Amino acid sequence: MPVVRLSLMLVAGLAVLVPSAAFAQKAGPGDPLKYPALSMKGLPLVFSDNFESGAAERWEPTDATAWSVLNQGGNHVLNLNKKRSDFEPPVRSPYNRNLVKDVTVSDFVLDINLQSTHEDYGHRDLCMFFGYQDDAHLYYVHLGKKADPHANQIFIVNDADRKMISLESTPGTDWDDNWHHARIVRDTATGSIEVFFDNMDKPVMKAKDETFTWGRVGVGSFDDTGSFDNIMLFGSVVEK
Ligand SMILES: [Ca+2]
Repeated sequence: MPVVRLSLMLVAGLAVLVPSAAFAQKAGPGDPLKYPALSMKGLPLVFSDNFESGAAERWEPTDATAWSVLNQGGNHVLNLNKKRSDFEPPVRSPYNRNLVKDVTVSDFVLDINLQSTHEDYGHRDLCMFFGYQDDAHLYYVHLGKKADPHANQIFIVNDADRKMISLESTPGTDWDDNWHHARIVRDTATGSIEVFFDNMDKPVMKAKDETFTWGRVGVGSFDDTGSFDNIMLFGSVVEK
């Protein structure tokens, strides 16, 4: 009987962790959401979206007209179509933001496929948001073509213009027109923030900061266009 009970608990647990809508639609070859890992680094899957529903109902953009779900050769993706959306940040920080609704996490792993669709230039960028408490209190990763103190770094926005907190980064994120794979790993106990890009074995950026130990996550850019897909959030959910 204990085995049966355990199985039932497991099934019930999976039903909660894996909303059926996220996986009900057809997944493309190699789509990690077709057979998703149910945990990563000991954290359960708490949100995922591959946009095969054709809509982004579980997302909250700061400007809805800047975002849509596109059919890209049979695969649906979340697309940011404005270089600068109709959102004025309260302090100097990214203009384009789209947050996952109703999920707040402390420790997490955020796994994303992303594609820059902007012509090449030094600050060609896409961003990932986390620890997002409100529009003026958040962290973000800026994946920029060429690194400088305002590009290709990890930043904190704490009721003031964004401030670089990365301790390590690379000379730049070598954007082309292809899809790439990015991941953020956050450990609030140590303050560790690690960012991975394509190579999931070695981080491209590192930071250590304990200012915000919880928040929402999201995607966007400082001021460029791009697409996002296969978003998976593993984490410790915090009730807020
Ligand atoms: Ca998709």
